Amino acid sequence: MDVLLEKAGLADIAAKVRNDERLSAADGIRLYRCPDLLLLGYLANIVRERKNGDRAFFIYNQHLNYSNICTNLCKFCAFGKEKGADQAYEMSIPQIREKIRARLAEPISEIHVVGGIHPDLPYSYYLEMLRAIKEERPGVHIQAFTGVEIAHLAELSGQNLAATLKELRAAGLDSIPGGGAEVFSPRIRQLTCDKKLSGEGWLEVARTAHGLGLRSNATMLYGHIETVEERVDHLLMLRATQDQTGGFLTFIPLAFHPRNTEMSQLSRTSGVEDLKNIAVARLLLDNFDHIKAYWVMIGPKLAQVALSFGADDLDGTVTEELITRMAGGEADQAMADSELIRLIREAGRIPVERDTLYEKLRVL
Ligand code: V47
Repeated sequence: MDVLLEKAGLADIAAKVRNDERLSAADGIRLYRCPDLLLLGYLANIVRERKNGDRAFFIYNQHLNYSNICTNLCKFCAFGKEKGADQAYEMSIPQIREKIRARLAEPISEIHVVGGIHPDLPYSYYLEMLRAIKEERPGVHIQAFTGVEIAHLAELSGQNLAATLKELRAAGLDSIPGGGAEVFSPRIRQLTCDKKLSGEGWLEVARTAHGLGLRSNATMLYGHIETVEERVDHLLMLRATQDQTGGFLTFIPLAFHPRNTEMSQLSRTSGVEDLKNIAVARLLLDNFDHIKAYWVMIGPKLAQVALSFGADDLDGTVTEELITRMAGGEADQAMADSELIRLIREAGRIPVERDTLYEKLRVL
């Protein structure tokens, strides 16, 4: 292995990885440019096993996309629709209750709630939604509203971020999902999502939430027009924020799906790109405990392989996720926990059912 690392010009990075030393931006760029995927996987696996041993996590969860009506209309998104458009929808509170009730027989521990930036749903709707979910399924963990939605809710509430988050928490919010981060680069945001909250704004929501003891996730949408340098900057901004707060639970690289978007001329990401993004994230984000291979976006087969390339989590049973599906995602909409367990076992890892905060519920 050392000969191969030497030949690929990665001996110095390998030494840092083995000594648990922090990698630099230049190291990150070299890793992204390295054509030898197996070497990247070997290095990422060292960190993965140091942090999580042979464990691979999954969660029994339900996704709820309450509305796709959105004023941001990002170029990479096929989910968001203008109000009044053909496929636009919004769920009433009774409809949301029904969605939760329909699956009460299943041992769901997390409800993952994400929607568009709606032009006129009132602040009270969001509070009521949280309360209704908790009423229907007491004790469930609600992971709801991306940083972009939280900033919007703060505007609606007329309060600052901290006061809004406290109110949302009192209504049932338990943690915040990682969406809306996209790529922090102002160039990319200008070209792909110019109406969206800035990268700094997204990080501010995360910092404020963490300051209140609310945990959150982080993502990066890769495989469109971003450069390798912009990816590395994004990862290092997350790492710097995590140094300050320690509040991020996990990082999820999101593979761009072009179909039905304004960027549909671009190709889908390749398997090599998907694994590379997982491996480089595992290597650069030394202060993140977990890296998630989200099977809905990269497919169950590659997510399974990713468990040897730095990932330690497959996300969950999911059901009815529309953001990937509307952009051409072909993975099934749900996966049985038995199937997640089989995928993990066949990858040579120990399946662990977790809750949102990575507490172990079942070691299998
Ligand atoms: O913010 C939008 C992305 C995100 C596309 O926190 C797209 O555990 C690919 O963040 N192709 C929402 N991606 C989903 C998300 C997420 C998913 C699963 C788990 C967690 C978590 C978070 O999806 C958006 C955006 O970055 N997205 N359109 C697309 N065409």
